[in-house]
Amino acid sequence: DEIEAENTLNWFEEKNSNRALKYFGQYKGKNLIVVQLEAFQGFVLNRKLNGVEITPNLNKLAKNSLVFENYYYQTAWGGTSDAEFLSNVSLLPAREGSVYYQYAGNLYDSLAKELKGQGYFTSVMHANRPGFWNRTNMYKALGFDDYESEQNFNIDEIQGMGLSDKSFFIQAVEKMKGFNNPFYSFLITLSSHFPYKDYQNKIADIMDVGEFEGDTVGDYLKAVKYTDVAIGTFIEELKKSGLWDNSIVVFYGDHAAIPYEKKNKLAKLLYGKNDLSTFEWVTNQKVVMMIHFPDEKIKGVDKSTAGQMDLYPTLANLYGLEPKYMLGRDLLNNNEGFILTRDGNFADNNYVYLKAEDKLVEIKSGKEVDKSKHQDLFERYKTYTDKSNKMIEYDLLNYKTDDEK
Ligand code: GP9
Repeated sequence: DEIEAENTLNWFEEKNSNRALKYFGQYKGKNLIVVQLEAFQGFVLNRKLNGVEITPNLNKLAKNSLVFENYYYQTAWGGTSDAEFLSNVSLLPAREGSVYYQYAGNLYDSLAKELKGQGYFTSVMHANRPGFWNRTNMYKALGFDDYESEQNFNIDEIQGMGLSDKSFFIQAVEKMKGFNNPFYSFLITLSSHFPYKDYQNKIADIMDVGEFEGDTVGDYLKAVKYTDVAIGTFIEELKKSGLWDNSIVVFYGDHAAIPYEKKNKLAKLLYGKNDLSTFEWVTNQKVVMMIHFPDEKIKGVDKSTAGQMDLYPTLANLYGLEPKYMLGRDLLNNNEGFILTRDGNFADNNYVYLKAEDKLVEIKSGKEVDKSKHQDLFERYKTYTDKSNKMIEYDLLNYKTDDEK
């Protein structure tokens, strides 16, 4: 009803009103390039296997970037599309199905729309069929001026599910060179998609995965290594074009890579043992995340608990935007980490709730704590879920706009 709608809108407005001013608008006018990496789980960064780095290019970039070590993915049934949504809108994915299919008709506040308000040209690129995840409709709803699907790329090299990341990145930079500045360019990679099979046998020897050869984990590491090489090319091309020095560049992973059934092999890779506890499993559901600033003035490692809903608020502040309906936090102005997922887990900087075991665990020690002493966390989880659901399911921004007419 009307009161519920007002309450929800007010809750968001209140939440997003107390903006601290650190870095506010500091990068206004700079281009923004956001790269969403298919299945880039956090543990690949700075990891070596048999002495060989899996992601040397990202590792090198990380040294001069702001890196979030505890950045959780919050995706649900909408997989890749949920990550796009969380990062560009800062609301949770749908409780069933996918926002991209079910709520493409909603009115959204989004990063692209807000930047457009500042005169940015906004573009999204992903070299797959435009119908996949209902992207054609949803990218319009998110306010992108331009959508470059596989139909706009020369499919000259295949790796994994479609156009190779290497060719994708090279062609993407060519396209960006022609864009009016400033621009926001959102790129979604494809090559490192499950099941990480190398049908063309091009990356079979890209690295020696030893005991993981022939297993999903081994195939995955090779796929990641391949994409990391492509990222190296991408960065070089951006530097050559002059765009690198004039853009904030973000790299983050979209969702899980290793399915639960393969957790024994993952345990081997991560801890050299044969199984993972629920606590270890849940606290590894993180993705790579780093922001590179053109002046390299902001860098280092942030260990607070963060997640994909936090990207939009963070970028909004840097670009001097003041959106009011975001669920996440500005990572540079608020260090009270809090994330939640659709499977019922949540975490702040100190505790993680494991839904499967109905246990609240202290992250530092891995020990269970008394839930009754932390009811505020459970309340927060309930409130966040409820407010996000209402925004989407009742299309509240549309309601608000109608109301104002
Ligand atoms: C498809 C790609 C994969 O275009 O984005 O989506 P996913 O299956 O990972 O959700």
